[in-house]
Amino acid sequence: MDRPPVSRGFKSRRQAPEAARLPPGQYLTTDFPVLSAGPTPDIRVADWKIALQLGGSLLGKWTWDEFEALPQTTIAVDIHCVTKWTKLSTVWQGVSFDDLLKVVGLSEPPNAYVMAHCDGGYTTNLPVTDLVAGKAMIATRYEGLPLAPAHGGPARLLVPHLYFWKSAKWLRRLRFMPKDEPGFWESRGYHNYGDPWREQRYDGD
Ligand SMILES: Nc1nc2c(c(=O)[nH]1)N[C@H]1C(S)=C(S)[C@@H](COP(=O)(O)O)O[C@H]1N2
Ligand SMILES: [Mo]
Repeated sequence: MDRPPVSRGFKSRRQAPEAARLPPGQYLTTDFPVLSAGPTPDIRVADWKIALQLGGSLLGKWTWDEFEALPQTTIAVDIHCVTKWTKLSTVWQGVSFDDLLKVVGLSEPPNAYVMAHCDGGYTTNLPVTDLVAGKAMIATRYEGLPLAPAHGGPARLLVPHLYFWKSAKWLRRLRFMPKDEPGFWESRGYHNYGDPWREQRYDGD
């Protein structure tokens, strides 16, 4: 990253003050907690593949080397976990959802919803409008280094404007679907959408 170094006590003029970047009910953390519903899978990139599906049919499939050769995007974003920690200015690199659509030749998404499927069976559902226009990526690097297994390596979904449970770790498959369906946490009492700024933590919030 070629961001200029920022010395302690110096307030950047480009960004809102930290307090204004904290959604309601959240606190700031500088470490990076790990939250997983199950064990961290041991994934070798040699065996890894990722797929984009429309219902039962395959729109695209990539090996690790093929995926690494796709256009790369780097973003710095704040992330918000429903367990109330917020981490500011995290830097991620990967393939944007927009670029993924482009490389399979889609000028617009074929369905209104997407289910993310992961190693281990975790799923999470998203409206496609929350994935396009630079809002989401499949991240393979964090702070310039390969994504650690505990944080979803080799590749995770990153949808930073929603609570972090929507950012599916160990991503294997994105499946377009015509009708919304709840994922793992969404069918266990968590909010279907999960906007941290509207504090949509649980079903009914
Ligand atoms: N596959 C998978 N993805 C997942 C989870 C999980 O249990 N399995 N947990 C989610 C939750 S609840 C959160 S808060 C974030 C945590 O990401 P981190 O461990 O990198 O902080 O991952 C999300 N993605
Ligand atoms: Mo979470």
